[in-house]
Amino acid sequence: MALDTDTLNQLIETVRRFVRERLIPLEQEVDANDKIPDEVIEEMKALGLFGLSIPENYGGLGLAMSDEVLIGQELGYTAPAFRSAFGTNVGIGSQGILIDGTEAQKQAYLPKLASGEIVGSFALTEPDVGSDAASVKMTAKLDGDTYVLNGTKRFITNAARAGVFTVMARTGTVEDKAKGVTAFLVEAGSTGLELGAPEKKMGQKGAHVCDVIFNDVAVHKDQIIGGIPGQGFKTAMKVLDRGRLHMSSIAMGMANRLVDEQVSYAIERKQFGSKIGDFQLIQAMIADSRTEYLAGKSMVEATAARYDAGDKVSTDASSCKLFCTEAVGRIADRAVQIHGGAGYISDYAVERFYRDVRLLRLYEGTSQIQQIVIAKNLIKDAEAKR
Ligand code: COS
Repeated sequence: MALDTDTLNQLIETVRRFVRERLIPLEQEVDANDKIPDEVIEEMKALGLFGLSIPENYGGLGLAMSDEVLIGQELGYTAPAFRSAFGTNVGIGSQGILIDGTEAQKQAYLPKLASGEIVGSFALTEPDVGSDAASVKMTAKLDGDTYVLNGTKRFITNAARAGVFTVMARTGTVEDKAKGVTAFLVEAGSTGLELGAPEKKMGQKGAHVCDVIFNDVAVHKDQIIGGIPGQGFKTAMKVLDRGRLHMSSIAMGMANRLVDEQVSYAIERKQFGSKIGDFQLIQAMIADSRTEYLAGKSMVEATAARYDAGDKVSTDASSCKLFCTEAVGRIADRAVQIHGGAGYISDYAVERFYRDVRLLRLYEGTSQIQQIVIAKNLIKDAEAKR
């Protein structure tokens, strides 16, 4: 259920003010210290940001997808590490439970995720398994009423802060591929669960990823999402469909910020006796950036509305992720170009954004995976109609 227009507009305004007045001034500090201040996390909880997408009956704000992509664009206007602090609770760390979980699982976890009392983390990627998600190697062997999990998950966002992990593990054989994958809810602190050291990343400082290592971690069979083994791959794909729309909206929020950075620098900076915004080669870069921003914003908002209407939007969610994340890469590149040598200096926000946007084309499915999803789905649909 979408929020009524007044409530939604109020929320957008509140988030916009929080981003511009509270978060943007902290961007450089977060980049330098690789940490979001604890008091900011508390303010995010108070604003309800951890529960944006969780229904009101489980303590969240209950945003529909079309509301969420509007808020996502506001959040994208600042360093993406801020969003990451609660982003897994809004997306990949809660949606498996929400979409496919049993009522008991929803009751047990969603209220805590919505309030930010616990952080949810999504554990699909492994050292040898990234794009080929159906080849998950982590094993889950049934022993009485419990499954025993062994293996390593890699690049897991928010793992060090997580209270509950959605873990994709193999209950079937290797030959079963996708049908042999099951999604488990594993609580932090389980015996045998260990964390690796935080990875040193190119950008998005303040957001952390690390390995999660499972050594004979016993998980009761009631912790299978939805209670049925072998459904984990489909759960993961449904979670990622939604995640890809969310991520597209973040990309377009960043694009909006970068266009503003381009324009304000083009007004301030003088060369050859006038502001550089007077030069047509600079104008071309600004115009192309604004056009791509508008195109991406339009497609993500239109696709989100269709998601809410119950249409199957996997193909178009991938198109949004592909276009929006590639576009913001080009826009960030132009922003650096417009800034000239200053764009390579870390005092300027565009230098940081240039590093930060690079990840968007990699996580929640690379651009190449989006291309594969789009083409495969179109061909499959066309063949089915023959
Ligand atoms: N929603 C629901 N079901 C889906 C689905 C979706 N979006 N996508 C696929 N499925 C179903 C298929 O319908 C199929 O079901 P049936 O066996 O009942 O027909 C099953 O899942 C297997 O699908 P498919 O054969 O397409 O699987 P593939 O192994 O070919 O993998 C890709 C497809 C490449 C698309 C998938 O592995 C993928 O998205 N990889 C990227 C993973 C990723 O994003 N990793 C980033 C890290 S996670 S933050």
